[in-house]
Amino acid sequence: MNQTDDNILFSPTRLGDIDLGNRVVMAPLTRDRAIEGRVPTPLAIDYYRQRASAGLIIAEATQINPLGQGYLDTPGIYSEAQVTGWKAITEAVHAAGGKIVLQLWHVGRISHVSLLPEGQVPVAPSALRAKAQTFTANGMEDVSEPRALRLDEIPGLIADYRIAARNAIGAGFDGVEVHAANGYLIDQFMRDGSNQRTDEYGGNIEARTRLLAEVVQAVAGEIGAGRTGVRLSPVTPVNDAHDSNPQPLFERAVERLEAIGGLAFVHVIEGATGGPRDNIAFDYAALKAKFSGPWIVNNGYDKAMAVAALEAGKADAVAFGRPFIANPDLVERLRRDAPLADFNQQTLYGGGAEGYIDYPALPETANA
Ligand code: 8OZ
Repeated sequence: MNQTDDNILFSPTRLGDIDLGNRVVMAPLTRDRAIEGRVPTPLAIDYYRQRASAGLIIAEATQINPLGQGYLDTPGIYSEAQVTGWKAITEAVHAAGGKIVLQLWHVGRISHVSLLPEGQVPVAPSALRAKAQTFTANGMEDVSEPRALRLDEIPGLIADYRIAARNAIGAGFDGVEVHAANGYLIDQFMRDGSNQRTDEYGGNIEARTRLLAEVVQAVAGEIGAGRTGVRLSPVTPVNDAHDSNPQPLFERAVERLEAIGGLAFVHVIEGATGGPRDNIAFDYAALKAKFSGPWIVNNGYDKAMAVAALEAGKADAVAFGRPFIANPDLVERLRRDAPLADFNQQTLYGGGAEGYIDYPALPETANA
C-alpha cells in the first residue's frame, strides 16, 4: 500500500464542516431499488459501505416529499421508515471511515402520474410538459402534463426541503446536497425554457433564482451552512432543460449562494450530464469566481483530468459518478492506475443485488 502519496487527488480537504480523507467524491447515482415504501433497500447498506473509501459519498437523489418523485423505486426522506432505512446506511459508511451526504430532490415536471399519490399530477413552475421520458413500472414513458405550483404552495415546498434536511441529519448524514441540476424542480424555476411565471418566482434572473436561494437558505438555516451543498448543471440539456442565457443566470445563482455564507460546497456538472463536456460554451472560471467556498467539479473526469483541475485551482474535489458503479474501490484503483471495470447497463436501474453489490474490489496485491 502507498503509505505516502503526494498526489493532490488523495490529499485531505474540508468541505464546510465535513472533513474528507481524499478529494475523490462519489457523485449521486439513481439506482431505483427502493422497492418497499420508498425506503432504501437493505442492499444499499453494503453498496454504500463498499464505496466508503471515497472522500465523500453523495448518496442518490432522494425525494423530499411524495410529489417530488419522478422515477420508479427511488428513495425518500420524508417518512420515519425512510429515516430508519437511511440510518443503517450512514452508520455502515461511518464505521468504514467514510463520509456521506444525502442529495435532496424534487423532480417537478419530470414525473408520471402513475408514480404520484392517487389523482395528483406533477407540479412545476409552469404548466409546460417537458419533452422527456421517465422510468415507470411500464418501462420508459413520456412524462405527464404538469400543473403550475400556486404561489401559496411555495412556502410549504420550502418547508418540505427544510424538514427533509432535518430528517437527513436525524438519519446520520454528514450533510445534504440540494439538487438544483438536471432539469428538476429548482432548475425548472431557474430557466426561461420552463418558467413562464409572472409572480416573484418568474420573469427576470432575480426572480428565477429566488426559489434556489430560498430553499438553500432554509436548509442551511435548519442544519447549518457548513453541512449544506448545492449541485448545478448550467448547460445540461437533459430532461428538456434549456435557457436562453445560462451564463448570467448561473453567475447570479452562485452569487446568491455565496451571499448565504459558509456553504459546504457548490458542485457543478460541466457540459451535458453523462455526455459531452463541450456541448455549449460556458465560462466555468467566471462561475467559480463568484464563490469563495469549496468547489466540486463533475462529468467525464479521469485521473489525469482530475489532478490537472485540482492543481490548477479549478476545483477542490472531483466527483466521479459512473466509474463508481463497477469500481467500489475507485479511489484505490485511481491510486494504483489500475484498470477500471465497466458496468452492466441492464442492471443499472431496478432489480436487486446483481449489478449493485457484486462488483468486486481489486485483490489487495494486484498491480500494487
Ligand atoms: C438518471 C436516472 C434517473 C435520475 C439526475 C437524479 O440526473 C438523476 C437521475 C439520473 O440527476
